[in-house]
Amino acid sequence: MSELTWYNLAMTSDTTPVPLVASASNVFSGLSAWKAFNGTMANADDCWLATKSAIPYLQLDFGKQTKVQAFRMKTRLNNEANSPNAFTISGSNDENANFTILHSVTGKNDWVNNTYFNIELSTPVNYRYYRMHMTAFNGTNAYVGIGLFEFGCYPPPPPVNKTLLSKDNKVYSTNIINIWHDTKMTSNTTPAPYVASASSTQSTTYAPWKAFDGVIAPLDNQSSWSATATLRNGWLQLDYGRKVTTNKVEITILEFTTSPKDFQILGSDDNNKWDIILDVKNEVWLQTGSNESKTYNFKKDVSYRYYRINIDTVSTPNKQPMITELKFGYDRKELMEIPSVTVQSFDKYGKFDFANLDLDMDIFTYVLPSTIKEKQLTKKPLSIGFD
Ligand SMILES: [Ca+2]
Repeated sequence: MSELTWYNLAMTSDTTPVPLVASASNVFSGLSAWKAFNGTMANADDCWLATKSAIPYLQLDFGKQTKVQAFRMKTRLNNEANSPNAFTISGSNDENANFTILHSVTGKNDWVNNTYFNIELSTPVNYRYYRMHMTAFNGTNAYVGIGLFEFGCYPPPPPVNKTLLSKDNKVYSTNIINIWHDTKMTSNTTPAPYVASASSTQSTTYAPWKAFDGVIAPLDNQSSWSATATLRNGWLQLDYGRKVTTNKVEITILEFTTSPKDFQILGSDDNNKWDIILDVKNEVWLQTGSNESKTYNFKKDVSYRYYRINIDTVSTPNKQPMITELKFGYDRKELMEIPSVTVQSFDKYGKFDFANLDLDMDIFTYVLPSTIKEKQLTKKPLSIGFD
């Protein structure tokens, strides 16, 4: 049996993070509902607190149906006088209606400070809204408080059915990767460790990081790097802060006039000695519209810390270079021949689902027999499940 896993809610307001929503029947002086779902009890006021007279409840909306089999809670830190004596936990899929009582507690007068009270259901339930409704209280204090209210479930066991591919008495698997190294920058040095820079910059509006912010915006919306307006060439570069393996680049231009016509893509490990990865002459961009993108595949995989586009000329002679977005990526479409069909080869190279089988594979590899051992199967099936 797997371990109970507790949802890490880490709320920072009644509606953060989305889609969670914390709410309550009533709240005393800013000690809001979310403070019972934030995962901390830093002090006595890190809790939800409410007047007892209102028959209070505390509620979490997960934003979608969520499997739960266990609950645990702590009362207000150092204030057992604020604890409930009787309460129910209920679930619903309709806000403020049709709550089903999942568990009832009565005569609970033995709360231990800063210690969880645990409740486990015999079977999991699946509701969007969970509510703790208090009906009787310990002590004579006017308020009831909950420091933490948490939800747990048992994770599903991992799936065990895997598939390999078979053709002409040979067995295969695939390794398909298609990623872009997105940077989503918000300044020339944010987020660390990325650093964007350029040979020149027209103004801070057209700073180098605007080409690495993931935003593609048309003319005048200012999400592009621009060299100084009087210049006709220049370079733009990104320091990833570590080596990044790439074999493709996507260039998004602002519009035709400032688009790169003759340019190179360069890579460096020391920001000093540069290797030419790609050399493009007389590129032709659309003369109308904004934000055309082109993807260029490199001849081979490369790995550098610094990448640069060096623009020698732009598409019209009286303009400076501009780039709206520059991003590097990595593609791999590998077909692997598996030398033997064993439990281990299914476990290591089998997949739950083979997607993209219509792709043209551009790498073929042969898995060495020494990497797969034990438990040879007597038949060579196309697909097999095992435990
Ligand atoms: Ca941009």
